[in-house]
Amino acid sequence: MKEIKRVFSGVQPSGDPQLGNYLGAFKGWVDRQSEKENFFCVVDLHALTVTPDPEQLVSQTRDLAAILFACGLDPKKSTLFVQSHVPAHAEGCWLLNCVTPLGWLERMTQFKDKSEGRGSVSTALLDYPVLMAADIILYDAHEVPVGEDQKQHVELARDIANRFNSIYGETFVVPEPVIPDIGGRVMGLNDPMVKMSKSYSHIRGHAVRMLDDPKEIERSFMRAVTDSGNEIRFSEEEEKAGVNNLLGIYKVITGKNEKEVERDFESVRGYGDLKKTVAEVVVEELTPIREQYEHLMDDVAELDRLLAIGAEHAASVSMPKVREMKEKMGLIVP
Ligand code: AQP
Repeated sequence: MKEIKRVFSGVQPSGDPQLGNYLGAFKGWVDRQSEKENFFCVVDLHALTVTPDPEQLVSQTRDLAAILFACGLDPKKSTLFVQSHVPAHAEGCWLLNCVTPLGWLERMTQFKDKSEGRGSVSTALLDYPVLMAADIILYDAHEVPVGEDQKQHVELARDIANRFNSIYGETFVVPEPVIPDIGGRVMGLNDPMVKMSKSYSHIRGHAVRMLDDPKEIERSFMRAVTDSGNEIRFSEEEEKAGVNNLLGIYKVITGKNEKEVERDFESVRGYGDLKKTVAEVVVEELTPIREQYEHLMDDVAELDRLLAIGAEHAASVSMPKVREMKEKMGLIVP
């Protein structure tokens, strides 16, 4: 019998989910959920690493869960849960901390980026990738679908799994990152050299937020930075990064190949029409998600009930794994 692959991925409730989260992660999770056994997690403990406002964290956690269901995650096919509802994650992280060299964490580019310019950062920000490794390997996940920006962290999770296995014997499946060919890196509309990010979504013109109304989405695209030319084509040149980003967004949403996309814009003169067309396909894609989100938020008790079912199933897989780790590491397990 063919082994069913297990998938794990997570997202932080650290701000308003943006188009990059959707195209680089959520869309693929939903499109492929029938093929594998899936665990998806709202990683609220990760969001704590930058000390968010407590009330805001509560609402962002529920919002994000509702958005994920609204995108089409089906509780019959995918387990969606909140990380802090399953204690195995924090406990597993501590156990993995004990086998992870500090130098591995200091090399992580996201830590360098996020700590830059801050007077003081939490220990948790440095330790973030170990918690992420626990998230993944406690489920023996084979695949971790993520955007390009998270590849280094998944590679670290592989290193940590290998290290634990070599010290204490075969315990974890070593996971693989799965990065979408395109959509893996959606760039900021105000600066196409910087990836679109939730934490910059308050900067005017940077991100398209998934819950923005159609007018706002159109305004964001019309302000998008392009170049002084008028050629609408895919390109790796730095100067064309803005146009390339717009075409990439259009390509993932329409499911067309590069030639077909360029053909769609053959007779278009000027970037204004390009921006307008890209805005239209994005509005068409996000509107049903926003409407479904609003519907789900009308019944928060039902949303919490679905998340409790998800947490129960997740715990039934990850708690025995933590127990196995403890036994192998020499802890007395009552
Ligand atoms: N711009 C992006 N393009 C493609 N994929 C992206 N992802 C994030 N931004 C882009 C993917 O979204 C998933 C969830 O991300 P996350 O919330 O766990 O953390 P992140 O990668 O740090 O995302 P953000 O939006 O940039 O959040 P903040 O600002 O809080 O750090 C991941 O699979 C990620 O690759």
